[in-house]
Amino acid sequence: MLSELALLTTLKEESPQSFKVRAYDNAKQALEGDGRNPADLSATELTKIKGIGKSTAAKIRQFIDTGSVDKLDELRELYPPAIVELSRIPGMGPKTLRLVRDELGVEDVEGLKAAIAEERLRTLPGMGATSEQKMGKAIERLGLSGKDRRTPIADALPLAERLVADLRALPDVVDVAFCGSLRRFSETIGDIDITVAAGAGLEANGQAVMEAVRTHIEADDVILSGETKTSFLTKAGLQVDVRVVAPDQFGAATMYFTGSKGHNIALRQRAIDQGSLLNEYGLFQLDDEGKAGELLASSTEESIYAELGLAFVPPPMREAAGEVDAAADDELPELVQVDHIKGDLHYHTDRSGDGRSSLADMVAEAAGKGYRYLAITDHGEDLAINGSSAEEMLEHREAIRALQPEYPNMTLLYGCELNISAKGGLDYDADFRALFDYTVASVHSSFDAPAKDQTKRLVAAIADPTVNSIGHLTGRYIGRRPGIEIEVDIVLEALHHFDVALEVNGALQRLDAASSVVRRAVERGVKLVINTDSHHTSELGRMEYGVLTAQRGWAPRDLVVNTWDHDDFMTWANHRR
Ligand code: DGT
Ligand code: CA
Ligand code: CA
Ligand code: ZN
Repeated sequence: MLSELALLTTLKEESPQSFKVRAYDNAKQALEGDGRNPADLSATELTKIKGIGKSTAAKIRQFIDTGSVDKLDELRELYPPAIVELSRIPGMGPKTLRLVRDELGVEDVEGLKAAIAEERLRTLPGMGATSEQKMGKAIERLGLSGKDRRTPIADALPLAERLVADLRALPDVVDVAFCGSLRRFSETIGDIDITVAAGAGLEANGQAVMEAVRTHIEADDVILSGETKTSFLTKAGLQVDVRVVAPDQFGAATMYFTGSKGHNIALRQRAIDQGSLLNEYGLFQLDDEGKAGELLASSTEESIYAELGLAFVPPPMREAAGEVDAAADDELPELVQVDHIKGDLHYHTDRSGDGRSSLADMVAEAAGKGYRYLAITDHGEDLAINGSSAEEMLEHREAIRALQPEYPNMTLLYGCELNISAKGGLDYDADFRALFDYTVASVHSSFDAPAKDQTKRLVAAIADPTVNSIGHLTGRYIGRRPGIEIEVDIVLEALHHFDVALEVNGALQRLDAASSVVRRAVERGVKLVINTDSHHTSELGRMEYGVLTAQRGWAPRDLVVNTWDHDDFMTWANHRR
């Protein structure tokens, strides 16, 4: 709610620095920092939190009490979802957005594409042929268009999780799962699919659950409503398909609606080859007339895979990319799992300008996860505003060393997130960098250079002996910023050659390196590291998202360096130093 207020107010005030926008941003950070559940706090108590003003406190209370905020509704009228989508295109600042609406009558991405095709965008003040072409390219790369409009997973997952929790709480509901591309952990989502297993009460009347869903989500319209399936459109324009099934068909239904379509087709073909039939109700023996006969399995996915003679295929791998053959030959990789992770190796404190929890709190939180090692990697000096000078870093090292005795079971590494400059240079000098116990090097600037230059830049950083890993490979924000273009195979070859690990960053907006790149890295034997890039104690749970992304890339446990035992990991981390 507060992020949306901040975003829409930025559009209205035409400045992210406006007083109101900062008030919302500060309130959001203050609430996170406070840690208490805002629903338990009165408006007066909210106002007492440093960083929350009276008018923002009133809005938070109104949102908790009524589920909506007048100011937000008003802004949503002015900036409907299609306009917000336009505002996400790189180069489309609030001022340009106002101009394209007022001067060109553009109200959505399709309209903007038409204006670009007709070379009308370049006629606006401050625009030209180059910026027009650049924006056209950005739209193409973001895939923000027409019927293949997709929602970034960072927007869809929280909504789906809320919905699943709400549905679970209903009487007669036995089980609930989200399925589809979201369960497979695709980075963008066409629509949300939810399967509900309901007891006799609801099974008799699927309508009841549908009514309940409708009152529980921010639904605008019911597009389609049947006995057992209802489709909603949320206010943000995202479709949600909810299906109700009997509990003994829950496995077959979740399997079918998880897909992918290609995976389902391969499974069905396998069933046919075995003289059986697989559909959303179960796996059946085919009778003499070719019809569904005796039920072989339906209540769990595990039982259906087993009955088909297949090893269980984890949802992130169900993309028709060789997994059914591998499952038949019992050759699925031993995939990395969340509980294999023994340390986080990209981790900030409030030493970084954008870090929001103290060193002591961040370390305590990691210890709570049972980690054996932890690299504190605050930003290097070259990052504007957020970076630390050499002197500040040395003080930080003392603070880290001073904390170590309190954590006999977890090795604290004095680390750094180094910035890779446009030419491939790194922060500080080589001697100073050699003092770090561990580093992650990342791109935070010059996103527009051609692929050749970006590749050279990354290879230069990888070749540097003070670099242990490359963070968020392309710097993308899914659906919002495309990230740098690179020659992937050359970069992977360099990582392999210099034995530098490729990060899978678990921040939902990033999920970078992408699973397709992870798969290629795995094939080459490039080492991986899965990190949260936490800037606050509330962000450690992102490890799961990194792991799911790695699983989509078929990453086996033993290639992921932060699953290794303490001594093996430390030997590797030190081998270039
Ligand atoms: P999305 O929504 O575009 O991100 O991708 P999905 O995979 O969630 O696709 P969706 O929502 O159209 O359908 C959900 C699942 O239902 C899909 O993954 C597999 C299954 N499914 C849908 N249509 C078909 C079909 O025509 N044949 C088969 N075998 N399965 C289907
Ligand atoms: Ca879907
Ligand atoms: Ca669907
Ligand atoms: Zn970072």
